[in-house]
Amino acid sequence: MKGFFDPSILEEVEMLRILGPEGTMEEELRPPELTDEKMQELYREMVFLRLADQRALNLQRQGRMGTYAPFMGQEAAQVGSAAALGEGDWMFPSFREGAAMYMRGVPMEAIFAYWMGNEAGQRFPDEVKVMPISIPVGTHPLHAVGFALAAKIKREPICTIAYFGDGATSKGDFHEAMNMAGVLKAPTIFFCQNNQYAISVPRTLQTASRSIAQKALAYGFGGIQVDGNDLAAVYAATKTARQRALSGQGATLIEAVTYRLGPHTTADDPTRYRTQEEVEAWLPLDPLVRVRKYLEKCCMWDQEMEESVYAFAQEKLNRVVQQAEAFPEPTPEEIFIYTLEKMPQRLELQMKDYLAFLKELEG
Ligand SMILES: Cc1ncc(C[n+]2csc(CCOP(=O)(O)OP(=O)(O)O)c2C)c(N)n1
Repeated sequence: MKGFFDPSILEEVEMLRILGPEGTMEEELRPPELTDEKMQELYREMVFLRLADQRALNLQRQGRMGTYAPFMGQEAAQVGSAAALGEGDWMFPSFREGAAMYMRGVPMEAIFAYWMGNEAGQRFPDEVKVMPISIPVGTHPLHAVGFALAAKIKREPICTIAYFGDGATSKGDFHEAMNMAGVLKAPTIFFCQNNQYAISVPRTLQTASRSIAQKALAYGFGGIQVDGNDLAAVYAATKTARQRALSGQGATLIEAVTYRLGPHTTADDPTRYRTQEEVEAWLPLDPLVRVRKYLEKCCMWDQEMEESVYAFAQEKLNRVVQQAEAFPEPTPEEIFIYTLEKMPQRLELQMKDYLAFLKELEG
């Protein structure tokens, strides 16, 4: 029928891959600034981050940390995208972006302190251009678009990047953000880590779209699906999206296809909804393994270096844990003090009332 739109025309989805699982690099697709030295530097960070993630899990099991959302398996997606940002760009993370936040300058001890239940962990140093963690799923892409539009009006040469999962793409606010970004050409990068699950809901039940990237089409801007376990592809796609944003071409949706190797959070048992065979099928695609293989081929890595990076990372993590545990305990009035820049009288009265109530409890 005339005008009928058949979604099967989008049936073929091409995925950008530059660094393959065996460590072979498609040189013609490789961004020139992603030198071997840069790959080596990013690999060191990835090792540190994998160990930091494992340390956080251990701390939770020891009762020294609250619920934690691990990112194991998603290091390339987070490190590659964060490394491609410019100095003035702003990051809007959800709750699984410890690696990206760290790459952007958030101290690991602040991230740990946050998961230990201390809100002070969200008060980042002033020069760090990262918004606080968004626990509500899918709300912060709207903030990223608003921020980007303000920067555009002020003619600041920056972009924003919002991180979210495949589950968030079913939220209304995600679509509102995409629509607004399309209409007003917001310099925003929508970075979806499609890690195949939203807690127990598999990607196949999340959307009938052939890919998440193709959703950008409906909003009038570009999208790309990349191998999210490929550091080079993620870096290249983010860099291009950033250039597009800064040159006035508006938003880009990046779908980084990856896999959450761990549980959704420490409160989750993934064996209830996925098989061990499935997890094992993803292990050869581990984002760390392929960078290491590549560096070994270039004679830029060996077992000795691996061991020294591991030892250095573990030492650093010992200090991180000490510092996180030494964060001062929050006081009850902080919830009132930090709600608004200036405390209105109404809130001040509530605070006084609450503190009096606590005193009464103490007897
Ligand atoms: C608005 C809202 N609804 C529900 C939840 C509970 N919840 C936390 S994480 C999650 C799934 C998120 O999945 P996805 O967006 O794919 O991100 P992932 O956890 O895989 O990184 C849900 C439903 C929440 N935090 N916020």
